[in-house]
Amino acid sequence: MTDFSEWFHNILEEAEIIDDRYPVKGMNVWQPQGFKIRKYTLEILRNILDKTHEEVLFPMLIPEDELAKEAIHVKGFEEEVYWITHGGLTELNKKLALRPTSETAMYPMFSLWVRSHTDLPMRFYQIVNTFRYETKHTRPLIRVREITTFKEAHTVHATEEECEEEVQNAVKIYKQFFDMLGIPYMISKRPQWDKFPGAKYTVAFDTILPDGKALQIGTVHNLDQTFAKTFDITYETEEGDHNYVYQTCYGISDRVIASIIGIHGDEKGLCLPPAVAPYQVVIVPIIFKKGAEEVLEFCRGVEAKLKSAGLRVHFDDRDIRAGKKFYEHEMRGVPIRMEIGPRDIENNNAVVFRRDKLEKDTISIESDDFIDEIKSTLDNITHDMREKAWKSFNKHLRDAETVEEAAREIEENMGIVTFHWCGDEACGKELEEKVRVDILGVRESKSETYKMPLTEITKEEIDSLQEEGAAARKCINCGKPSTCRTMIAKTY
Ligand code: PR8
Repeated sequence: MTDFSEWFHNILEEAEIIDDRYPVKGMNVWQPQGFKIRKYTLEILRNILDKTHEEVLFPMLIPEDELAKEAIHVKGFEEEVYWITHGGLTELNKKLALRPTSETAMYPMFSLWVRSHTDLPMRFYQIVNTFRYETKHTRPLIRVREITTFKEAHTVHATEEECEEEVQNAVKIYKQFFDMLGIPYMISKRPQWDKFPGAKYTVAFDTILPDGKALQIGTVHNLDQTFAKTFDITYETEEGDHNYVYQTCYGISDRVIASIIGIHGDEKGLCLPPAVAPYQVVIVPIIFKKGAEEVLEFCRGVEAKLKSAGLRVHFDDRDIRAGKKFYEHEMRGVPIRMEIGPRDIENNNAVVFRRDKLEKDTISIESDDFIDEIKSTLDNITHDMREKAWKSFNKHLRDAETVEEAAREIEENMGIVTFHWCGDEACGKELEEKVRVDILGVRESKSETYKMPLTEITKEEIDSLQEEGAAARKCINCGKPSTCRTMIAKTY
């Protein structure tokens, strides 16, 4: 696809995912097709989370004084908060914020709920809409002012170690989730100046969309005891002491749906992973004047068998040209199309078309074994789509030895460029600035920024780098020894 932005916008409209004509900027309407993809995506996440977390639902409004309690947190969000000032004609004594996220809604309640060490750990999540008055260019699903698919998890722990473990646990959860959707990712620790307001540190998942721009698709924050101290969340230890708890929170948003659409789609439109496709199989009868009823009847039988095996199947018996149906279902990304005509019935066959590979095959439907064959084809599609997406992602990852090289790579090839950095904040900011302004000659625009999420080097990596020689371990900006490998990318 030549212009991803245009493609993305068009497909949202043509496949009836989102209608962005709603008259409030950054707030869009989920249409039935989009809503189903969203529903199945959330089902995957719920299935994973329900094993260890409990789902809750907090109010959408947060009193001004609660939101303001955690100073660093509120500072980070102050420019993005929508306020309710009136109830009818009456001005409210206390303004109410539309939640930009729910820490300050939940944690005063956690303070009431947490009593003893036996209550811990606590793990909750909710899937809600949150509101952020984004000043940057808004885009459906990617940067919205009403985030409608905000899954936020909040956990409470007795010790620092357990809290650290939970960060790793959350990373595992998101890996599993993104793997099931075939979304490739890079996991990194954000620099201190780019962490969640109030967090000790932030770990983020980034993917790359087909235009080479990075998109943050999930974040895990270690909140340490910051919020516990602000909201007085304490527990009684076995010895009878009162300690502050440790907390984490982690979230994903509509961007996951944007990634499913953007990463797997192609010139023909959507290409949906079977797990989230509204229809996993569509059956298209190939009808001629003679024997039409027999074909329809036969297809109904195939439909019933696949449905009873738990698959989401649609029998498209509309009285329109088969070619038109093919076009529509390809555009909507249905993973498998079965075509059945009189000759197929005669031979006990069906044509199976794979949306991901755009390839046709003939299968036997003589016995019910074909049901398993369709199921395993769906599994193969999931697998192959994931592989293809990772291949393309890896092509977008490159190393750089100098700042100029890093900037040039981004300018010419986009994607994520990795290199060594000393870890110093002033040096990091200077580097970002050099890439952004000095080299590319680009001033921060409303639609694009350059981010520098950091990836900490693991022990094994440091060992292998020592073999590479000293040059490989120097900060590409200041030349001091490098403790981190970092990355820079043009981001959404
Ligand atoms: C938290 N608190 O809030 P986070 N449009 C679409 N997606 C967005 C937008 C937007 N305007 N803004 C952020 N996201 C924590 C964790 C509870 C849960 C995405 O964290 O502020 C971000 O890319 O990092 C991120 O993946 C997710 O929402 C969580 O937001």
